[in-house]
Amino acid sequence: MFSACMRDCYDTCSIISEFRNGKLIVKGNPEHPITRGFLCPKGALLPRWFHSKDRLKLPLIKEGDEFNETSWDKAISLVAEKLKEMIKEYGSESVLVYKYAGDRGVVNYYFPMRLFHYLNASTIDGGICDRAGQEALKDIYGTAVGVDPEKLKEHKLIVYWGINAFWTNLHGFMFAKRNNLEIWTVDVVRTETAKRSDKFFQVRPDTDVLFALGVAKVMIEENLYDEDFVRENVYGFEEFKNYVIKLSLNYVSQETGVEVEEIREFAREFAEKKGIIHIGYGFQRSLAGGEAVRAIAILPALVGHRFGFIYDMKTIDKSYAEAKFLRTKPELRIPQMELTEAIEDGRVKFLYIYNSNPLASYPNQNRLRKALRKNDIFVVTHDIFLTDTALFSDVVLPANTFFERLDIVDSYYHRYVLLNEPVAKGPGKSNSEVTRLIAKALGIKNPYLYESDEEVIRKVLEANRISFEELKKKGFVKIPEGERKWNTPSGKIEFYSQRAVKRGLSPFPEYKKFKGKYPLRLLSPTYRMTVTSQYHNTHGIIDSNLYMNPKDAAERGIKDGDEVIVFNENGKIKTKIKLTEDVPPGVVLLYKAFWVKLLGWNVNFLTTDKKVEKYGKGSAFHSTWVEVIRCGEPGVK
Ligand SMILES: Nc1nc2c(c(=O)[nH]1)N[C@H]1C(S)=C(S)[C@@H](COP(=O)(O)OP(=O)(O)OC[C@H]3O[C@@H](n4cnc5c(=O)[nH]c(N)nc54)[C@H](O)[C@@H]3O)O[C@H]1N2
Ligand SMILES: Nc1nc2c(c(=O)[nH]1)N[C@H]1C(S)=C(S)[C@@H](COP(=O)(O)OP(=O)(O)OC[C@H]3O[C@@H](n4cnc5c(=O)[nH]c(N)nc54)[C@H](O)[C@@H]3O)O[C@H]1N2
Ligand SMILES: [Mo]
Repeated sequence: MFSACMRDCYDTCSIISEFRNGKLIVKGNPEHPITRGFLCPKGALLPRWFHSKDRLKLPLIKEGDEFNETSWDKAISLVAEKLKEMIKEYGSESVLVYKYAGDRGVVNYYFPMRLFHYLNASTIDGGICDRAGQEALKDIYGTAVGVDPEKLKEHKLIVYWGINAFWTNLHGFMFAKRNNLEIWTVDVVRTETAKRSDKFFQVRPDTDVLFALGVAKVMIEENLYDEDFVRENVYGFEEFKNYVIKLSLNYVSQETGVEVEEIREFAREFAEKKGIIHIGYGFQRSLAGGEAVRAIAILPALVGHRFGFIYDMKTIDKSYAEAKFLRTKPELRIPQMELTEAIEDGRVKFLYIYNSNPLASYPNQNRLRKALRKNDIFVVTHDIFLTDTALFSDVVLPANTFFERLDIVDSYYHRYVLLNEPVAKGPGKSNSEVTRLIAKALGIKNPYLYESDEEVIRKVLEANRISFEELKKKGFVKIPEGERKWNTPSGKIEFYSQRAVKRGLSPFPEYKKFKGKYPLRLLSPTYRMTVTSQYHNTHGIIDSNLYMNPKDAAERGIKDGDEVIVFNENGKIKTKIKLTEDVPPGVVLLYKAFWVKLLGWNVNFLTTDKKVEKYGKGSAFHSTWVEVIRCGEPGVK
């Protein structure tokens, strides 16, 4: 059978799976041109996740402080009854559906939205992950969709900028290696990707914008850029030139920590090899993220690429699955990064959560948890496991896994649509099954709420002119790329961004310094064996150490393996220290969003819930500062 890994991950692997003697067996589909028949360490352990004893079997209802197992009928009736009650008393907008990419299957991700659109419920806008970068790329190119990564075959150089591709985009990284591309990394941390790269440029946090502008200056000053391309296709080049030419490379070097010669070398070789840049999602989650992406995005255009970056890939139109037309009132979209505010100010009375674990993944957990405890909100969570979010819910509904249903999925990295066939049976129900049950309990008659998964899939494929029969043959189909234009006000690549100016930003990317109340910058990037909070309970060892440079440790009398308290204005946690030169002085690192119920804490008890206001209210996890003290210091508990 063909399976498709539905995790929130660039690669979206095509998998061949089998159920034999009660055991699920998975291997990579060797035919897939990018994922090529090997699985990442997390993917190889999918059977462990599928067979996990932790999987929820029956719905749970909270009574007092306890959860009691109940029948599906009772749980669904209670959900329907509460929905009706809240809508009657507070209006349909007091119902908020909170979902993210825990499972990216087209049906599984969108079908529940049909119910909430039908009910005219409030929705969230998805700003937790990649928003600032999306906005920045739209400012320059009118789209965040870059080059088809399969075209890397035709290129010589890829720069991984603020992305730890060896962990988060392994198949993309291997694809570049196999096709003999030169690989460079720009990061604050000497990551596993940096260690496997031909060149590594180590920048200080938030200084990417300056680094990119410095590189642009050298390219322009030394006449290394593609003059013909720029003359024809770029809007505002002369003004941009005047802007960057004024920059002092010594200043750039002083701020970024990159030597002037290295900046020049970057510019010269990047221009000569006409580099493509994979702009990461990770690093743009900061107050400086939007401006940084805007500056970086200019570099591939300077060397003559029409869309010489990789960021997002919107392959197919999935709107049919969501059926927004079921609404009779305009959609009230609450910015995802204002969830806590929306709970605090009493707007939300009923919260329905699926495909997400915000009580692990959301920033500033103390504030979110306090808001949830204080306000009387009815919370329903649909998940495979009793997650931290489930523990905060009134009703918990068991979900099944993608091995148990039919679905299709596209990727935000490559241009393939994948088929996912049911191969095994386990406990729980899919997101669409649960939606149909709630709709029925509410007495809704609308046929869109009862369409089968297969019907939805067929219609979505039809709308995108993809043949289902073709998809069934190999398990994947490539989406052809049409003629592409820059969807900007001038119809050109806008170095002078009119869209940014409209939002009150400077026409050119600006460098700003950000400072917190505490001395150490806390980064919380991805961990190799988890996908955000997923697999913590199934995939074994979790690395919850705080990584610190020996210099910062010495100043604090901290040694390798010491227990420490990490704290700031949002909270405090206790963990162990790992000393490493991979993290520069002034920066500490703790991997993101593990299960609080297993550790007793996670990094999101420290992270900031500030937003990048002018860039779509995107999240700013990395704009967090902390202090660290050794346990056992006088007065420290
Ligand atoms: N194994 C694994 N894979 C995953 C995930 C996972 O949790 N685990 N999560 C998935 C999801 S949801 C996403 S969004 C993607 C994210 O994928 P990535 O973009 O690779 O994510 P991160 O590791 O969070 O961040 C990338 C890098 O940004 C660096 N960084 C932080 N601040 C700065 C800065 O100011 N400048 C520069 N240049 N670099 C900086 C960090 O050191 C880190 O190495 O991965 C997806 N894939
Ligand atoms: N500190 C810090 N925190 C971060 C980040 C960071 O860089 N630093 N990164 C942020 C980013 S990029 C993202 S994208 C968010 C992601 O944050 P979340 O959206 O919370 O993602 P996950 O932790 O993957 O949780 C997904 C949940 O969906 C469940 N699930 C899986 N399959 C199904 C299904 O078929 N049906 C249902 N109903 N549930 C299912 C899983 O069991 C899991 O509990 O986290 C953010 N949190
Ligand atoms: Mo993400």
